[in-house]
Amino acid sequence: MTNHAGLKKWVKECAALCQPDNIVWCDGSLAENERLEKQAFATGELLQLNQEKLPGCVYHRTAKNDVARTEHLTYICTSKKEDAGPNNNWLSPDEGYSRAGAIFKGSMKGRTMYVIPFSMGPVGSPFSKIGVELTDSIYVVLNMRIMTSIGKRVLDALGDNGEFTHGLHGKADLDVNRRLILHFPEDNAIWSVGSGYGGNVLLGKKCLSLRIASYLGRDEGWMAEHMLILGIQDPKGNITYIAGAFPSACGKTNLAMLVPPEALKSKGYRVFTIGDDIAWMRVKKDGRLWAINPETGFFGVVPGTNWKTNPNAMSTIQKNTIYTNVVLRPDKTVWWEGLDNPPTNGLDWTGQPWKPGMVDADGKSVPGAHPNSRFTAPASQCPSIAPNWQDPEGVPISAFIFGGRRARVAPLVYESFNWQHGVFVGGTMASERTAAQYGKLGEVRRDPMAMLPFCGYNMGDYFGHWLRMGKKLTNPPKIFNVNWFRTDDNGTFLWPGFGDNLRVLDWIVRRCRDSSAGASETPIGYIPEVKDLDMTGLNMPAGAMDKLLSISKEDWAEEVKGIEPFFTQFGDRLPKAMSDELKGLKKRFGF
Ligand code: O2Y
Ligand code: MN
Repeated sequence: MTNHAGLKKWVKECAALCQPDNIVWCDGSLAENERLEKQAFATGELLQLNQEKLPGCVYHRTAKNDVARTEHLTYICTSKKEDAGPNNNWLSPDEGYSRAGAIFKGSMKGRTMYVIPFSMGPVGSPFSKIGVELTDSIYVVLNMRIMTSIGKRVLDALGDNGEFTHGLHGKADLDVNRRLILHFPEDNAIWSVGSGYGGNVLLGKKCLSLRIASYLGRDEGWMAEHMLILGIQDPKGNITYIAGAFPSACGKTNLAMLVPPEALKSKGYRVFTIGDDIAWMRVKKDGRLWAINPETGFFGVVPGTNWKTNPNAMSTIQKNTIYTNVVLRPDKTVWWEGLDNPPTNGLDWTGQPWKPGMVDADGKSVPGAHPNSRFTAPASQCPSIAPNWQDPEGVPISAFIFGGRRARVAPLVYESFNWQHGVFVGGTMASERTAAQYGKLGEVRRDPMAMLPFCGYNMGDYFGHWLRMGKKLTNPPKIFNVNWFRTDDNGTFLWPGFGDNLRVLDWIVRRCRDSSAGASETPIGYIPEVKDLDMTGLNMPAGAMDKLLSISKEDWAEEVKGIEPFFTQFGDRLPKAMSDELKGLKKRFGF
C-alpha cells in the first residue's frame, strides 16, 4: 500500500515489540468495514443492532474499569519537565517508552495489528495533519473510520516521505494498573496502552488533534483548540462563524447543533454546524483567523440527548452509528437516561438485566446507561451540518465564546475589551462541578480555554502563544464569555438555555458585524441590557434578566482571590500581560 520507507520501518519495529499474529493495512473501503464488523460480531466485541430500526448501527460494551479518559494516567513526555508544565503529568521520554514498552511487549500475541492511516482535516488541505494508528482493536478501527478520513487516499497524500504522527495503541490486558496514555511531542508520537475506550484510544481525537497539535501549533504559528464551530445565518442571509470553548458537561454538542426558537426561525435565522469539539485555526493573508474542524464524526455523550434537547443529534444517530455502554432493549434497539419510553426490561451497560427504578444496596438508583456512554456518528448525517463544513480553506471566525458552569459570578454574556483582555477571560475560565463529576459538588475548577486536560505543553507558554497570535491578526475575532447556568437563590436556572441561547449568539454576531447591538461598559467588560437582546417570544419571570446580566462586586472579589493562586503556579512562564490584566480588573473594581 505504500513506499514510505520510514512508515514501513516503524510498523516493523512496533510489530517486533507487540508480536501480533497478523498485520492488516486498512484501506478504508466499505468492504473492509463490513468484514471487520462481521469478525467483531463473531467474537462478541460488537453486537449488530436492529437493522430495520437502526440501519448500519452496532453496539459495544467496554470493560467496567474502562469507561472514560483517564487523566491521571495521561502524560506529556518531554525532555524537560518544565516544558510539560504544572498542567500535565510528566515522564521523561526514556521513562515513558520503557514503562509502556514493558506493557506492549508481546501484548498482541494471538491478535491482529491494524494499520490505520488517517487524516485530521480534509485530505490534502493545508490545515490537515496525517497520522497512522497501529491498534489491536477492531472497535478502534471502526470508530476511527467515522471520526477521521482513513485508508489508501491518506497514504497517497502522505507520499514516500511525508511527516506523520506515530500512534501505537494496544489493549494489552485492560488492567487499569497497566494503562498509560503517553504523548511524545518532541517525536510526534503517541503510545496508548491498557485501555479500549474513547479519548484514550481514538488517537486522532484528543491525543493528536489537541495535545500533539497544540504543541505543533505553538511551534508552527497556528492554534489547535478545544472548540465547537458554528455558523449563524441572519435574516439578511449573512453567515457569521463563531468558535466556542466549554468544559465538559456544559452542552457543547447541543450548542453546536442548536435549533433556533420559533420566533427567531420565522425571522429567518439558521444555525449551521461545522464541528462540535475541536478547531484548528490559522491566520490568513486577510488578517483573519480561519478554522477547520479536523474531525469527520461526533463522539457524543448519550445520556440526556433526546428529541427535545438535541433533535439534530437524534436524527444524526438513527443510522451508521456505534453505540457504546448504553441500555440494550430486547428488540435490539438502544435506550439511555433522558430518552422517552424506558424499556420494561433490558440489559444495562454491563450486560446485566436491568429495569427502570432499580436501586443498589445503598438505595441509590442504578442507571442503565453509563453516564459517559457515547455515540459515534458521521457528521455528514447531521441535519444542521453546514454545506461548507469540509471546505479545505476553513471558515473565518468572527467571535470566540468561552463559557463555564457558574451559579453566580459570571453574567449571561459579556464582551472583553480587546484581544489581550479576552485571553485573560479565556485563561481564567472556570466551571463548577456537577453531581455527575468527581470532586466536591460546586467546587470551582479553573480550565483555561477548556484546554487544561488537552494542552500538550506548559500552559504559561500557551497563554503566551495566544497573545502572540493576537499580534498577527489585523482582524481578530472578538472574545466573549457566556454563562448559561446562572441560578437564583433557590438554585433554579435563570436562563432557559438550548435554542434560546441563539438570542445571546445573535447579540454577539451583531457586536461583531455592526453597531446595532448596544452594551454598557463594566469592570469585567461590555454587558448588554435587556433591550439589547432579541427577546421576541420569550417570557422571562420578573427580575430574571436583571439578575442574569448583573455583576456582584463581592462575588468578583472572591473570584480574583481564586485567580491569584492559579496564576502563581505558572511562575515565570506566566506572561506579564496576564498579571497586568488581573491588576487591571482589580483596579476597575477598586479592590
Ligand atoms: O471519556 C472519553 O473518552 C471521551 S471524552 C470526550 C469525547 C468527545 C468530546 N469531548 C470529550 C472531552 O472530554 O472533552
Ligand atoms: Mn471535548
